[in-house]
Amino acid sequence: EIRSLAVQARPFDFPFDLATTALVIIDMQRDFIEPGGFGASLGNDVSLLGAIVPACRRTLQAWRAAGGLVLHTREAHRPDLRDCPPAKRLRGNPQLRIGDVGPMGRVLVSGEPGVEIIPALAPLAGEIVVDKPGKGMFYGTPVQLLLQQAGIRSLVFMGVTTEVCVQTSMREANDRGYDCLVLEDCTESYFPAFKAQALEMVRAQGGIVGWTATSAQLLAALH
Ligand code: C5J
Repeated sequence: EIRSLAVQARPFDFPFDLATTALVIIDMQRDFIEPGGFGASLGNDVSLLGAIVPACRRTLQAWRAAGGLVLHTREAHRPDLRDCPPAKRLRGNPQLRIGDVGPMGRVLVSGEPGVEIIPALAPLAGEIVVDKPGKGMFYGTPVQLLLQQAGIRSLVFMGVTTEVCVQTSMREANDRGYDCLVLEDCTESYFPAFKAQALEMVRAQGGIVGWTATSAQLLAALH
């Protein structure tokens, strides 16, 4: 069903058709949101990120009820770590490196408990789940093919963290011709100032990377 909708957004309205728009949920996995995972191993206070879960869940449920396509991503590597460049694994001085065994299994390794999407946002059968080795969702993944096959032209983003995997994925998508909207209350950073600045960067210069809106503004457009 083609329905021309518009979200009241910044820097101006975001037009979309439900049939050609996917809800993209970036890396809402235990490794970033719960203690004992990758986020915590880098020294971050992970409690900040849990605050967006209720808004993400409401939005996901409304999107599902409207019949929209859902794509979940997870930052995750092969168990043999052949898709994890040493530059990523060895940088800095974390308590646990990618591939090390932590409280939630091997850090950022596909199939381990830490890589599971948090229960509140667990994928339903038929929703797309993609493990990505990088920060951006197109790099080293079949995401472009999957979106093309589904006829998708616009993307609505939620997830973590705003200035790392969300913004990288949005920039990759924007360069590939997708119209991108990020939901302000459904994304979070370990650094609130970075979130605010990343959202400003997206919508500056006439929406140079895309649009921003609240989840309430999206839900209003869906009704
Ligand atoms: C990070 C992500 N922050 N999902 N990953 O390393 O944003």
